[in-house]
Amino acid sequence: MERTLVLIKPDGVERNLIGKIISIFEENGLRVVALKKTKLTKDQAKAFYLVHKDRPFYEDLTTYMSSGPIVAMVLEGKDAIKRTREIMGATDPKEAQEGTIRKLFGLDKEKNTVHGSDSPESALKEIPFFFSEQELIALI
Ligand code: IDP
Ligand code: MG
Repeated sequence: MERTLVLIKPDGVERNLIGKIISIFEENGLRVVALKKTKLTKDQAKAFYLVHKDRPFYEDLTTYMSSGPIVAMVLEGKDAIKRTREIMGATDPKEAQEGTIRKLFGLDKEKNTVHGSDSPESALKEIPFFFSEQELIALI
């Protein structure tokens, strides 16, 4: 069993897609361990995406990610990190495979509707960014 952090980005929440997106993960055998709706400040968004601080899209991305409410969740399942990334599809919705969340709902390379941790190391940092130990204990 493995855990990963997933975010429904502001464009997904704004378009009322929370339920549809969670359903897709559940139908693929992943289980919601923890869940919250929240809104990042610009500084929080910058901290969350710190690995991208030198990329040209960092400023726009962090403004966008703090522009409206998001939903954060911890998903659990076998190979949850890899499977979540497959279910989400490629970063650019234009390049994402048919049936993936980004292909179905993504607007552009930035407003691509969902985030998922890209490695066990990332998941280990990203889960505590949103959830306390208390929120993660014995929930399933
Ligand atoms: P990922 O979300 O598929 O792991 P990353 O390369 O880690 O993609 O980029 C993080 C986020 O930054 C993307 O999900 C997307 O919102 C945004 N992003 C990535 N590349 C670009 C770009 O070239 N232009 C605008 N936004 C981008
Ligand atoms: Mg990434």
